[in-house]
Amino acid sequence: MMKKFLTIALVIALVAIGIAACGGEEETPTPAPVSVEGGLPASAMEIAAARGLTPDDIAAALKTYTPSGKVDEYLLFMSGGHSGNVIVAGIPSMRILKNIAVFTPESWQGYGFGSRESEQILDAGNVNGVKIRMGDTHHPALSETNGDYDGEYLFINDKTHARVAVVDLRDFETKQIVKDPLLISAHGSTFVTPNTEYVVQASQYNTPLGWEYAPISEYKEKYRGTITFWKFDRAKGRILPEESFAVEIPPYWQDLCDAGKLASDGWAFCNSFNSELYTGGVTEGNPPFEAGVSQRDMDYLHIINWKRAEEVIKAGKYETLKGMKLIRIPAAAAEGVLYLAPEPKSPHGVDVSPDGKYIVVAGKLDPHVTVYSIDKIKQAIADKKWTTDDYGIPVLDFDAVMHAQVELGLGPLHTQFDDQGYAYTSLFLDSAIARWKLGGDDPSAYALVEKTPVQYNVGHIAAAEGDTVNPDGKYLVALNKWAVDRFAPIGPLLPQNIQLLDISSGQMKVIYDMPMGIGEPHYAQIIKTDKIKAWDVYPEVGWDPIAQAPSKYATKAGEERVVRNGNQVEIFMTSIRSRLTPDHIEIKKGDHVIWHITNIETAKDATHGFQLGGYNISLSIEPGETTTFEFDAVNDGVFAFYCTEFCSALHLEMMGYMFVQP
Ligand code: CUK
Ligand code: CUA
Repeated sequence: MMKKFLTIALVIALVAIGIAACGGEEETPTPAPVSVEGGLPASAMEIAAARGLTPDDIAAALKTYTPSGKVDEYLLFMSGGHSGNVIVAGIPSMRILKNIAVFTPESWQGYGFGSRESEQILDAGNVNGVKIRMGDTHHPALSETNGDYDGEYLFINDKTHARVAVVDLRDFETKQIVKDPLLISAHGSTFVTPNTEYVVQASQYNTPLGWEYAPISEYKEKYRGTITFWKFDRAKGRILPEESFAVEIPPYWQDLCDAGKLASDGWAFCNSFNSELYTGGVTEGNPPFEAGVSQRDMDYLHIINWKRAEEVIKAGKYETLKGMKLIRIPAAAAEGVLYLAPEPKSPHGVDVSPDGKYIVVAGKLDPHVTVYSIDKIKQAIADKKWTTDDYGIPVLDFDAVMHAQVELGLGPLHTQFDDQGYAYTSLFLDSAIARWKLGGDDPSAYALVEKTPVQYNVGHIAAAEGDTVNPDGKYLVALNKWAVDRFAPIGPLLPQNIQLLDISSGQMKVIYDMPMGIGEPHYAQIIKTDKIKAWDVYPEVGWDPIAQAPSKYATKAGEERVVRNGNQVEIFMTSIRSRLTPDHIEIKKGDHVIWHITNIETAKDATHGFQLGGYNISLSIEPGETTTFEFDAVNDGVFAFYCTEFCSALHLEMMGYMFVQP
């Protein structure tokens, strides 16, 4: 079947080339068609034989090879783990396109190396006066309209510091970092509500709220978590902390969340895994955390009615703690904001089906996925079918809300969906992807269909548009934690192995291995490339990418100048192929220097970099951008600065001197 398909495809392709060649002004002889009878051309078969490629390898190559100049059908946005960034790659080629700097300074993009704009963004993420310059990104979330990715913004969390960043997909740059004032760290983030009203974030390793002190012996009374709803203003492209709110929750370790959609719009769901309230203390003779938090057979799915929470906030039934509106547990329980439902057993990952009707919780220590029904949850709430936990929160009756369970294998973690009614769940311990049937209303129709091995220890998976109301199927990416023996030796620190699977039909197949040597991606989302409307160059020369508006420091050609005011020196510089103007900067030791550079280019890709030795300055100035950096001239001497992008044949001439007189 495949051979026949290839034969036909090659014939069509060769005929097309022939026709195109004939369409020109000159009469070009049609190339003689390569014989493809019975398979690939002889030359291709020779290459395959010489390289030891199997028919499956050849099919994988044909499915992923992307000819020079061709653009990928999808874009993959991956978190970069504790590298603190976001990685963008194309699908199916898996070519890396960008490593977006978010929480960690990155010198290629001039992020956190002097540019005032990026330093201000990073400083907003400082914690209690401590300068923070790293993070642990886990869950990217593309902005959504009606539950579908709209390609406008990307959100990403930092687990270490309970921070959320906003990336504007017009220029793929980080615009904002917000720090949660109540939590020191948070894992279950970021997840957006269907129209990006809110960016959802849940705590994990709970502590006293507001970064206060309390001994671990007071864990049950004083330690708390929150589920935070960061309000997003799409027009401004910013999270509005003053319009955000948090719901206080018990110190169970919350894990992952997902926002409801369609049938479950207005709700959010977060799993958890330490209903034991275990507090560790191995050196005091207690079992380690790994044993202590896994004693009970059931933990709690947190079910939050965020539309109800909005009403509770409007009615003023909240406290304000460190500037954050906080609905305390008693109010959340009494007002119908917060419910719990039992879930087996230390689960990991909760994912809402495309129609919003079903909520899938993966077992981790239980070989099943457990499927809850939003209709049954609503019914159980209406019927008050609940007991309460020690904090007075309604715990819905498990049998009343559980819809189906499917045994998949060992270590189920994360679930995605396709357009054929299948769900896909990663099996960490089995190192496999399970494909299973979402049975709709009929619990007996839920069933495992097949499993495909991946290497090794798969965490998250991402299917094409796979957590929207309208998944595409086609491709699935497995983000595997270990590479072990897959690649050439590079020392003891190995990459993760990101694998691309073809899920379009028949059996799922791995078609590409992509070692990720930049960080440890946890989660990813896959969006159709044509949904991204990124700018080629900034809309006007002299653009401030933070305000996304013309900059007041924009400098036109011929208006370059150096302005001295006491010991403050302000420089207005332009860059264009192949010069920086002015190229002599005369200052004195002790001066405070404010330096603006405008890239006055309008041509696509005509970026100029800028580095100044001895002062830790590295900038990337894209066409039209105006950027600013400032520093105190603490050392005298002669310093060279230059353009770091090889922008023209005279790029090496694109330099200048800064003279700092003693
Ligand atoms: S977690 Cu990493 S494999 Cu942070 Cu989403 Cu599940
Ligand atoms: Cu500009 Cu090199």
